[in-house]
Amino acid sequence: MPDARAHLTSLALKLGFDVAGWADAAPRSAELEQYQGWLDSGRQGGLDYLTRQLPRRADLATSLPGVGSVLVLGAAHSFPEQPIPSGGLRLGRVARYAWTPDYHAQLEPLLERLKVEAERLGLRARGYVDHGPVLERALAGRAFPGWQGKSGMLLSTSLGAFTTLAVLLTDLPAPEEPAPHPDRCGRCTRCLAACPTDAIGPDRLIDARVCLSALTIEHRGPLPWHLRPSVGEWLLGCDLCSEVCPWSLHAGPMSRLFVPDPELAHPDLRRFFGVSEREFTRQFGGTAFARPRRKGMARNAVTVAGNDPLRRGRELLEMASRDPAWEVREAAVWAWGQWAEWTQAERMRADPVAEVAKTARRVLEEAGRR
Ligand code: B12
Repeated sequence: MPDARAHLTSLALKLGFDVAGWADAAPRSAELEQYQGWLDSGRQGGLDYLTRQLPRRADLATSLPGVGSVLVLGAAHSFPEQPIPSGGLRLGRVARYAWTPDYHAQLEPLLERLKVEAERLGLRARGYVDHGPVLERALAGRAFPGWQGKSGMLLSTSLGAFTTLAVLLTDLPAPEEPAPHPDRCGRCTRCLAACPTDAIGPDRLIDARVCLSALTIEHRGPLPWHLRPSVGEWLLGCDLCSEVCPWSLHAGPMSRLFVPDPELAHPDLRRFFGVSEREFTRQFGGTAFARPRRKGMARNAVTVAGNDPLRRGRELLEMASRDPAWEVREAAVWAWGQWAEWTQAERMRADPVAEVAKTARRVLEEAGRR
């Protein structure tokens, strides 16, 4: 049914997707083996649902009986830098996908529109964005003119790395897939060098136990101590491997579907404190901030403040020390400790003799008391 395919493709592009292509729904053993190997290596960390989803990802007919073809869609989320709103305490960085209201909520109605259109053509269809039991990148790699970058991201010469994916499973027969796109990473290793936790494996797969995106979005409870300095400025998600990619730089800022909001790109960190989880959900419910919830965002804000060499978040650390969530108070203890260490190091640099004398005096006093 080439006409149905062409019709749905052109509707998807009209709806605002930047790229659309068709992949065969039948699983590829190489992809599944790679996925299984990744799970076996433990790199999914606490993301247990990825193990549970394996049988469904391996057989898309479990999601749509009779599935043959998948319409794979991509929407650019690369934006120009956003102005920093005035007032408030605005530290840290938010990954670009979160500068706009939740992309799941924005893309789902478009997928529904495509599904209704497919049904009108006598087909069965089912859409997913991100959460579904689908290996989106593997399908995109076969449907689009793109390749799997060294960062693990699906890259394309026209869109770079900042592309959000979505899929529409259909019972159309399997399509003829385009010839595989050549790997255009060449000898470039910028993404590998940019990752502060070496989360990207030589097999181009991610170690979610240390990826800053997983830590700041998905990880519950306190962040591992040894990784906190590497969190650096990242308040939610991380774009380091994508933003250093020459193909992202080449593509430049573009997004047809998503509109960035400076209040999400540079939130006032004080808004994560002194409010109940319910009030936080009321304020941030339709955004990516809802995923880590209030206590996750507050924990991340404290970590960012703890990493700020200018020590601008004193007010924040004071609020955090009284926070009802223990992981936020614990993060505050770490952040105060971090600041104290820097203060000590600065004094040492400024007047080492006085600092050594002061330490010696303290040790002697301590010994005298025993
Ligand atoms: C779990 C998850 C995470 C976890 C785990 C790490 C990871 N990305 O795998 C965490 C939380 C760390 C994460 C982080 C991010 N994620 Co994420 N994530 C997912 C999710 C839900 C599942 C991914 C998964 O199954 N991982 C397991 C590994 C083994 O699978 P994979 O990386 O997809 O690898 C497959 C490919 O390598 C593929 N493959 C095999 N051969 C080939 C050939 C080609 C040419 C290609 C392209 C692929 C390919 O097969 C592998 C399976 O074996 C997907 C959505 C989905 N349903 O697929 C989004 C998804 C992969 N994430 C996405 C994004 C945007 C991000 C972040 C950039 C968010 C951010 N800014 O903070 C970071 C980027 C990290 C990175 N460099 O990959 C996008 C990626 C878009 C793109 N252009 O690649 C997706 C597709 C969501 C979406 N709908 O847009 N993510």
